[in-house]
Amino acid sequence: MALVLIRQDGKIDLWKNALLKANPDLPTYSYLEEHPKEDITMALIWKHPEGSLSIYPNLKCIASAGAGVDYIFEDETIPNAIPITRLVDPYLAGDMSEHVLASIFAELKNFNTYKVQQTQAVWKPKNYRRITDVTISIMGLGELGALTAKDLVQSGFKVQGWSRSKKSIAGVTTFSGNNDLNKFLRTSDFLVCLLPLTPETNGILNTVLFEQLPKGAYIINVARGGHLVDNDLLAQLDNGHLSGACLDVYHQEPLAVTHPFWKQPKIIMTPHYASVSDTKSVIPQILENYKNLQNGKELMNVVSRKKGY
Ligand code: NDP
Ligand code: OXD
Repeated sequence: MALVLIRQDGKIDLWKNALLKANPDLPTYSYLEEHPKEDITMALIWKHPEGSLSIYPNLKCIASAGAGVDYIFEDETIPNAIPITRLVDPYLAGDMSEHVLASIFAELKNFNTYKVQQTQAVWKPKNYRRITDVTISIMGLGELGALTAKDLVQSGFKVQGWSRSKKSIAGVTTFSGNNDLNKFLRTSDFLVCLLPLTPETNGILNTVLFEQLPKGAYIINVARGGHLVDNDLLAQLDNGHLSGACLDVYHQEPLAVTHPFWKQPKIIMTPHYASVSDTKSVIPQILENYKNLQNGKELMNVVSRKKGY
């Protein structure tokens, strides 16, 4: 049995060293080095090159080194019967919640407007809103969405959440399914997307949805670029129906320098860094799953191939 690391973001050595520090006996390889393909039983991957998993005849687990798995399902060459696992981690959820809260507070207190005014040396006070003035709506009440919702409730916000199945979270008004979507949207001052990207949620942030939000609503997309129809957002910002957006994720990453988002002052952009897997925190669950695989035990955090998340 052995583990192969596959990722293209320059972090292979970081992950390899962290794995070996936690278990010096673990046979661990970078996919870029010479390694025995038939020994590999677990692939720990992040945005792998398409087709790179099909060369391992004894692969038994595809482990995403992130919470999202949409990039795995995009690769049509991934072997069918092999379980896919993902990360569920308190820091990943906590960091996301902090990022969303920061985006909301920056907008409530007009930091985004003042940043633009600063570049023009403009002194122009603008009325701010209070926590009690706004309703925050979270699409997706999973590991990240549920914690974010709870933290927002604790900060005093009115909070709503929407998910596929009905949820019960103290202080949060919950909605579920497509029939509830309009009711959920029409009272949303801030709309936060924390859905997984699946065929059902692809392009969900579009004109039809935006038009169901109250005038002046603000969009925060921290899930995946594929959820958003870019031109629909730009049009709704131009016509003033939406007041602004804070985006962390994009169709293409890094975003092309020619993309119109860069020049739209109502958009705040961060480079897909809302919440990042912390090796120290997540490696124990990867090693535990490796051991589970070795002992024929059930794996943790297995993704549903049927649901796509
Ligand atoms: P989970 O799988 O725990 O939760 C997903 C939630 O979305 C669930 O509540 C689920 O409903 C709901 N959902 C899924 N499909 C639908 C649908 N069709 N209609 C309504 N609700 C739906 O995911 P996480 O919270 O762990 O992560 C969410 C996403 O965040 C990840 O997939 C990833 O894309 C993104 N992410 C972004 C990061 C960043 O740095 N920007 C970092 C980490 C993750 P139900 O509970 O009923 O199944
Ligand atoms: C993730 C991410 O899915 O970083 O973990 O986007």
